Amino acid sequence: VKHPLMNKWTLWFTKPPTGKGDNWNELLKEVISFDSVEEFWGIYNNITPASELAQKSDYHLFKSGVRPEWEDPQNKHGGKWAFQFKDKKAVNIDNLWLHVMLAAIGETLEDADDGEVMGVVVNVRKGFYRVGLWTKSTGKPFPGGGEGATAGGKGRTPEQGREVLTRVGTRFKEALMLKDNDAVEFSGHTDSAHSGSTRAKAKLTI
Ligand code: M7G
Repeated sequence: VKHPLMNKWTLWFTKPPTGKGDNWNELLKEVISFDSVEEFWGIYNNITPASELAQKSDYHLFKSGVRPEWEDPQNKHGGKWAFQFKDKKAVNIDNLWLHVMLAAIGETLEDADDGEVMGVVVNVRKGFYRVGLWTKSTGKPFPGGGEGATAGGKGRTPEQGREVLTRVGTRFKEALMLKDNDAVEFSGHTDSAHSGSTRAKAKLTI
């Protein structure tokens, strides 16, 4: 018996750069897609745990049809909630990443018609693990979207857009089992892509 998931999901892996000249495109690899609980466990039990990945590796678990990239049409007006675990030895990253993946595929990170969750990511870095949740919108109107149109494409006002993002961020924070005073931060992908910019960023924080 297979227990179907609401959505089909694709696991991606970013391998660490081997040397100079590697670009993002060559490092990002599609691993496998699944749409049942049983397939998820079969895959999970056979891949390297996040804690054993080399520095500069990432896992990305995204809805099938969405590439885990800013440039994807479904991400280009979006952003992410993220938290960095700076004490790598103190945190059970495998447990947290599993929890976050289960929340994503079990659809507990958003309400059925929110349409915000694109995927979840774990970044393995020298000084930290970062876990992120990518959303379709930023709560701000998108360029050319017309008055009142937010990037979710749901005709939300900016206030409603922020409300949905806040709900999703709050559930993500719960999935990560963080304390109240740990701050999960939201940033738009456009801001990430131009992080050298001096433009002021009004940050959402939970
Ligand atoms: P990161 O993994 O988000 O953060 O981005 P880090 O600085 O903690 O490692 C690292 C680098 O990977 C970026 O500066 C980009 O060069 C590249 N990169 C990451 N992402 C998510 C993308 C993406 O979506 N598109 C492109 N083109 N490059 C990306």
